[in-house]
Amino acid sequence: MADPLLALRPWEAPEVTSWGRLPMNAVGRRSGALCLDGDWRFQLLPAPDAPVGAAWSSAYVPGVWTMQTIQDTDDRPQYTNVRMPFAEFPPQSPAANPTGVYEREVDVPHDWAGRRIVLHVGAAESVLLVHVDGRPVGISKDSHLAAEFDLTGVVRPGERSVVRLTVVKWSDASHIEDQDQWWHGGVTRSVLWYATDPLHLADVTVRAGRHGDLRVDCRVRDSGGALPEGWYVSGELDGQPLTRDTELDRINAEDERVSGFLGEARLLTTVADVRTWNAETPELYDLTVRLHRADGTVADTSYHRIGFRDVEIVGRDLLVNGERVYIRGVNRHDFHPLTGRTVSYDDMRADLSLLKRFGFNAVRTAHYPNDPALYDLADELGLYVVDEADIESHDHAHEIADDPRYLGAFVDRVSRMVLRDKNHPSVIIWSLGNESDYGANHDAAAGWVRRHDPTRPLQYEGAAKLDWGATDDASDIACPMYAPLEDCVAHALSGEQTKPLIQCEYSHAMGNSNGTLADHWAAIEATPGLQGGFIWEFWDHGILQRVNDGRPAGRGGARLYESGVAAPGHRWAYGGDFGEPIHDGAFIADGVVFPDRTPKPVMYEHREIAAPVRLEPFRHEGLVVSNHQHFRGLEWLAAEWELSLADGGTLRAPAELPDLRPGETAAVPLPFALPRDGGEAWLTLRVTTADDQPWAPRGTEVCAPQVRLRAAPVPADVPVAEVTVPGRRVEVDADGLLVHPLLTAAPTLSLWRAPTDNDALGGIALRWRAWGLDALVREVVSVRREEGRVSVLAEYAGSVGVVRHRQVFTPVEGGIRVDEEAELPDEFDDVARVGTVFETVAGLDLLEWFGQGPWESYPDRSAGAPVGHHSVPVDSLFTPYLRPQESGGRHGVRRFTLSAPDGTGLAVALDEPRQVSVTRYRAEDLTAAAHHDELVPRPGCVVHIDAAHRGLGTASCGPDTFPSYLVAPGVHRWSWTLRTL
Ligand code: IPT
Repeated sequence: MADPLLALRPWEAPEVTSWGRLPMNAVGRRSGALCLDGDWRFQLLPAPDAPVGAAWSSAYVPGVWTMQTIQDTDDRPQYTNVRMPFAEFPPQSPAANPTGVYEREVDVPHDWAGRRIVLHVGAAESVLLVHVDGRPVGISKDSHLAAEFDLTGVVRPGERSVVRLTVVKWSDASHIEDQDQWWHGGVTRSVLWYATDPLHLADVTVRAGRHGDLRVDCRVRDSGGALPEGWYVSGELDGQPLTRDTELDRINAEDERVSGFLGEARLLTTVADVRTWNAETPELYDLTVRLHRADGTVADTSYHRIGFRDVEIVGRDLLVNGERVYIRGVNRHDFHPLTGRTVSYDDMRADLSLLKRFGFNAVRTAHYPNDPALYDLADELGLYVVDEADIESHDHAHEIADDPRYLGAFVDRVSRMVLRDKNHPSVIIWSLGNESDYGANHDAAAGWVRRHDPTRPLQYEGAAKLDWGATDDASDIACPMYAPLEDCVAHALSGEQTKPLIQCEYSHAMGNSNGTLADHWAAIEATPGLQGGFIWEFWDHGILQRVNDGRPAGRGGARLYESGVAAPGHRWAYGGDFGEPIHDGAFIADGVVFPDRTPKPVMYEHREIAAPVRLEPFRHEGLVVSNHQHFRGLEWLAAEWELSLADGGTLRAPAELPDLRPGETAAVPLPFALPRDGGEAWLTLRVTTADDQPWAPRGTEVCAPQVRLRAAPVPADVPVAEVTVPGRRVEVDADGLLVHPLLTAAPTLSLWRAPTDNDALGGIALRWRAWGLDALVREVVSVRREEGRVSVLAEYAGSVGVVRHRQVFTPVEGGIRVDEEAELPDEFDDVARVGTVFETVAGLDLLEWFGQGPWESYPDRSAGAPVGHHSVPVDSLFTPYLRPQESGGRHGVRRFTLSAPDGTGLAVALDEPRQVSVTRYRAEDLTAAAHHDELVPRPGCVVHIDAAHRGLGTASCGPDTFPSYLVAPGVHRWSWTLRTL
């Protein structure tokens, strides 16, 4: 007889969202659950209806087969963003449809006799069919939510059964799981099974408000059918008994509609002096709910860690516990470079701890419910969560949003997410999904949520897209993506705003990016109605790949990477690297952390923007310290003053943080008497955790606000002739190129950088190429010598314009002063940089500088790099963005030295703070490479000194940088002095 599960062809039936699956609930994990993870028998079929053969290999559960080296299977990860990886229209799937069959024996415990037995499959991608001992048990869809099946009566306690999980990769559901990520196939979360009493808790719903009011609603069922007489529930909160709502019991007893099959009971209490939950002080209470039989014995138990808090929208403000909190969020996928999709508790803890350390307070679970442990961790560590349903129909958005065949799937996915996660205090907003247009299917799902959980707002970008102020759609929040900042501000000032404006995605972190983040936050903090947003995104989804055979390194690949860099023979794979014919390249590498979770420089920028403590100069004699948090004082922080003197090193002194409530400020005296001389002076307050936090050990830096105490003296305009050292001369060759023992390539003009992802995808680099900026042809026009000084005029010809460039080399005490002038024609109205590039001999491996640092910074991403004395080995200056590109820049550099271990080397002093980079690569080296393993470091240093450097912006997906960060045509002048150490 044909298998009924296969006969249904559920992979092409969107109406079939499940069969035989138990309702989702929030009862939580039962004690005594048995884990079925490990190696399962496995075979990969070419299609779901292909016959299962006799030959098995094995696959690890949980895990996707696409990332495992399994005998005879070669179905690899594939990355596409918007477009589907196959041509079929919804609800069709391709005939070639890899289908994994997982099988294993299970021994049913003796003592499960008489109990209700449940199989729990954490998640499977994208259709799950379950058979036990050859009998069909159930079907489930939604690759990111668990499915449970009742096996009572299917298996026999004390005997052995065979569980088979058939996982079909492509289906009607793939069309609504078209998220911007790798496509995989497999069982991605743990499989377990457990037994309960037939009388069991079917669901527990917790409502705990900021005034200490707690209500716990329990649903009770008996798998035998009718509920036994006399059952009741009890509960405890931190050991204190809850009160049974006997009034509800009485009403239920009298209500004929309340059947003997579904029991309802409510527990209540009010906690005096409640410690409320918020992302800063995530106070949790232990809740235990017990279901009793009439004789008082316990039939079932449910444990929760709950938080008391309220979420509401008042006017155009989103309030948590009455406070208008800023949402400093990031979008997060369940991703791991070795497993692809499966994430461990430790991984998630590390993810969220890192976010906390860098000032984030919110996560959007893009674009599907994340692993359940993430929500426990967000509750515990303190992060607001926008919980997003597993719906993205990007490629066929318009067709699907109103397609009645998908109606059930929309409601199923949204409602099951809500049923699973409703008890988490961290979840403050539900999201209907991502990039799926807007249609009746969304409204149906929204209606369900609004009835079931009126305690949280709902958001959906697709609904808010057309009119941020609309009051009749499925979104309570105006949550655009990548909206230009000026549009957001204009909306907030328009008088038309009706909803809080919190961008669901902004500041696209692809490659060297996130320009103007500080400008965004300055506007957000200055504009009522703007409340924050979620950076796109947390991870670079680079998969660790062996270069020789192109396979994923897989679970065994741990320790094959460090500080963002893959070990030799390995690389971070992005789209196309597994030979996928259809792919979207490096667009998958757009996170604020590298695939190994090493923070990118933007993380430091974000940390400073989110600083809980701010510092401002106060008149001339003091400082103002302020508390920029929403809920707590500064007592959890310690601090130290640091004074950086341009000419006098760094002084430190202990700092006492004032006792400030949120929003308060205090004037404090200057901690140091400024030395009379010493040029520029910068005061930094280094703020660290005073004690161990669950997310960081004591002493972890939280922010380092800085103020300038004294500006650099304006340099006296000394006539060049006076600084000239008589009798010394500068040597240039016949082409007017400087000859210097420490330089292997003379200083020349540079107008170009290795295109960043923003430059490339934003079309900016295309213009540069069209203008010929990547291959300027230099021709010397004149070389004039005058008393040891040499003046060189050269022309740099592009394809549409010529730049005149003058260099004047003057011998000065200990070295050479270089005065430069470049005149850019009007055609070159937006170039990458105007500056000097030269190369040094090998061996100068340490860069020390006075300026912003120590991490990478650019003109529009420099708020997190304080001015000071910094020292970094040359090899560590470069940031290994997955696709090689301009990187390693330092903003606001006043002077630097490049030295060998014996102290020899060169020193450069700049006329004013400039953008400088020192790397092992020429711009063309970076441009030519697609991955880091293709780069060959040069032995010496490639040094750029830029009079002007273009901002980074976010044009790979979103707005470019602001006009003020562009490099204008016209005359640029800059001077520097090169000395030998
Ligand atoms: C937007 C998507 O929501 C997100 O998943 C990701 O693809 C991001 O862009 C870019 O990395 S959609 C885009 C077409 C605006």
